[in-house]
Amino acid sequence: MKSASTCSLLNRYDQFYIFTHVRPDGDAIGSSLAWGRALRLAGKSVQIFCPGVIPDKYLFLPRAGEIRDRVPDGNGAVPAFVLDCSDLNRLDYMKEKVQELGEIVNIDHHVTNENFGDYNIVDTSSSATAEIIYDLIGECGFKLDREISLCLYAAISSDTGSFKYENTTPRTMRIAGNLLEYNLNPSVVSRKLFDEYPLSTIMLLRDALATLRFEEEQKIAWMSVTAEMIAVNGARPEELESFVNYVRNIEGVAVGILFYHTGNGETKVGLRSNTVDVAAIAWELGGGGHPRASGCTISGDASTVEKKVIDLIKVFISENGTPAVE
Ligand SMILES: [Mn+2]
Repeated sequence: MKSASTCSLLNRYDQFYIFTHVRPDGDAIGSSLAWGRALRLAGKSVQIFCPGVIPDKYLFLPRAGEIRDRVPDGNGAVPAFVLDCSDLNRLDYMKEKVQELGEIVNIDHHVTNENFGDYNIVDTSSSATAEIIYDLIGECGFKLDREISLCLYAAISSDTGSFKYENTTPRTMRIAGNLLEYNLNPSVVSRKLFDEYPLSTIMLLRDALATLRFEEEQKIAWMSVTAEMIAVNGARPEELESFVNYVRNIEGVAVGILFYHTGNGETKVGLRSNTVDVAAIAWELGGGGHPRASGCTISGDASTVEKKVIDLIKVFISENGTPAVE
């Protein structure tokens, strides 16, 4: 890591900006808040920026409500820490502002990171940017306190799916253990990040589950959500995010599908599997993604689109089989 030069940069300035990515997740928000708090405790003036809205579920983190969605004009040379961003396009409408500011410190853990900073602290073995921030706080001689620990713990918890994903390492658990020493309640963090939903989401899920259908001896399962169902329940399209997992996680299902008929002649198709390469399926439909999670957008009549996708998956499964779960 090149954190020594970053620590010396900290001595040269009194004011810093912290930026994180559009559609922020728990790591983006938690890492930014923790680093901001550490710098402030060291006597620095700090402002944190994110292009767009901070989702409600992260507002339990101290000072999450103070993250700003506009960068003021006339800044002069203020060094910018850019956290959890693989490239500057992740800063959306703030990208040009950041490039005008001054020196950029890029702190990230994505394998696709483009090393866009004047300083780059990129560690792809870290489960979360928060692990890197934890180290940096120690290396710069800054203090941890309960507020910082809560933000870092939530950030790591978020990026590891509550310590469930493959990126969870012994080091991740050691850091989490040290953070828990600050009298944190892991149950509250897990409930806020993973278990608690707005009522609108659950009512929409009820309607979505009522559409659950199967094909091919239950190897293919799907749900269909319309824009009208979202409106009736006072929900937003973002609330559909986890729905396709319910379909994918049914025992014996090889491919789970969520159709979201947007109402403007397009259907957004989410594909999930524990065994089948759904990226290959999405690619044939003009989309893309990861082998176990992919998607595409298809124009046309709702039932025609559904039949097209399901027929393609039937052919794919008959040609490639459905491997057993490892
Ligand atoms: Mn992250």
